[in-house]
Amino acid sequence: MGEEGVKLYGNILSPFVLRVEWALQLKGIKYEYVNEDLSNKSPQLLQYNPVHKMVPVLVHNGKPIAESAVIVEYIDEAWSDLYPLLPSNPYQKATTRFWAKFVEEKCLHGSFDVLSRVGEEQLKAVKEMQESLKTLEGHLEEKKFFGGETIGFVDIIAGWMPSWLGMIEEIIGIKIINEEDLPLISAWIKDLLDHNMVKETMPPQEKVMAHMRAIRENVLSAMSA
Ligand SMILES: N[C@@H](CCC(=O)N[C@@H](CS)C(=O)NCC(=O)O)C(=O)O
Repeated sequence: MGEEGVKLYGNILSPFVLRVEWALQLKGIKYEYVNEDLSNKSPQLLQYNPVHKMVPVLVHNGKPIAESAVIVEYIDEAWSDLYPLLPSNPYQKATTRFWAKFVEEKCLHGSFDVLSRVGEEQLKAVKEMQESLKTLEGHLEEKKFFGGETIGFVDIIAGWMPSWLGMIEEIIGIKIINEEDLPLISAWIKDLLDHNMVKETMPPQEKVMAHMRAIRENVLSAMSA
């Protein structure tokens, strides 16, 4: 399939948008990036994603696709001849989707709990997060990436972790990932952060950090209101 008319509506601070950028970059697909001001969304974004009104949205030959994991799967199928992101074997593909869903439901939501809670509740959320990471580590086995020797679908879905978790640790002042307890996840984080494509696409960390601090402050002030 051609690359004609590939447009990504995104925002530099969004870990969901980063997933789509990684999929496009790994496949070497050229695209136009449209940066959305999320406090003043463009009519195009509202038209392309009327249900959630969120980024990312990928527009391919005029047709919009929303939801980051759905978009990454679409990219993999539409450009199936380039750098495969999901395995072609049905069982392996189902297993890959299972772990991607685990990352979304347990690790991503768990990290939000860690960021937005305080005291005992926060310590409980940290413990649950560590347990989820330990379970995820079991799936990493001895591989470099979840995709094997190369970055695959689960790595893309979990791609927010290496830098976002480190920032959450700094904001709350609690270590979540200890190398002794999570040696494989720790090595995966290093390998991912060492990957050229990852380095080139990483958003400015100080801006992401300020954004995450603001999320925490908003949640905490809403709780105390
Ligand atoms: N489940 C969505 C989540 C996307 C999402 O949360 N996008 C945020 C930016 S990080 C957004 O557009 N927020 C705007 C809003 O909520 O109004 C996905 O995976 O694409």
